[in-house]
Amino acid sequence: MTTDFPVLHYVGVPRIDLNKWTFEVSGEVAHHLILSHAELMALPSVILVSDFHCVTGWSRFDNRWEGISFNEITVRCNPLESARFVTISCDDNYTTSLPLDQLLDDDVLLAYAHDGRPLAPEHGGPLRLVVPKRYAYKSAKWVRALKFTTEQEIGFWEQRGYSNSADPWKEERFGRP
Ligand SMILES: Nc1nc2c(c(=O)[nH]1)N[C@H]1C(S)=C(S)[C@@H](COP(=O)(O)O)O[C@H]1N2
Ligand SMILES: [Mo]
Repeated sequence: MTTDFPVLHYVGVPRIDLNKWTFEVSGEVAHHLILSHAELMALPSVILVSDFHCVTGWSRFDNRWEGISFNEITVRCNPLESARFVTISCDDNYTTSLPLDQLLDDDVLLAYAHDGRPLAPEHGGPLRLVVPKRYAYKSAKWVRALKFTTEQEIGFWEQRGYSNSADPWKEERFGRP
């Protein structure tokens, strides 16, 4: 376990101008959304405490995440029957994807604060996904867009050999060809 919070990403921390920043929801949805930072911050918020497990072996326990429940987004975009997966795209061109039913779990959120402070840029500020029941490569930092899809698009690390299902309790670290 670890009490400090390791920083892990494959390129540098992107420089983000909040005045130009938007959050977009597209694909298999009834309502395509484009929200400014202010509009996103005005949505109802939740605080959820969860553990964080990196596939390389470290975990950080009892993170107090504050942000927008994933459910809150689906209430607004209204996914179509055909929506089964969601691709998450980030400012560093990182992507990952998850089945929609896993994102609807009540511990999943788009977080903008961690342990009582605004989420630091190196940890994904202004907005990151948090999926406690999956390895942390599913918890995308610097999230800019969600795309609801019928077929699953394979993400950055998943294309490079990490498990697509990413369940830490089953120790699903690596994908099978
Ligand atoms: N956009 C983006 N999100 C990302 C990554 C990345 O490289 N880019 N790395 C992932 C990996 S492998 C881990 S372990 C966690 C690390 O989060 P942290 O740096 O806040 O500890 O972020 C995940 N989210
Ligand atoms: Mo990771």
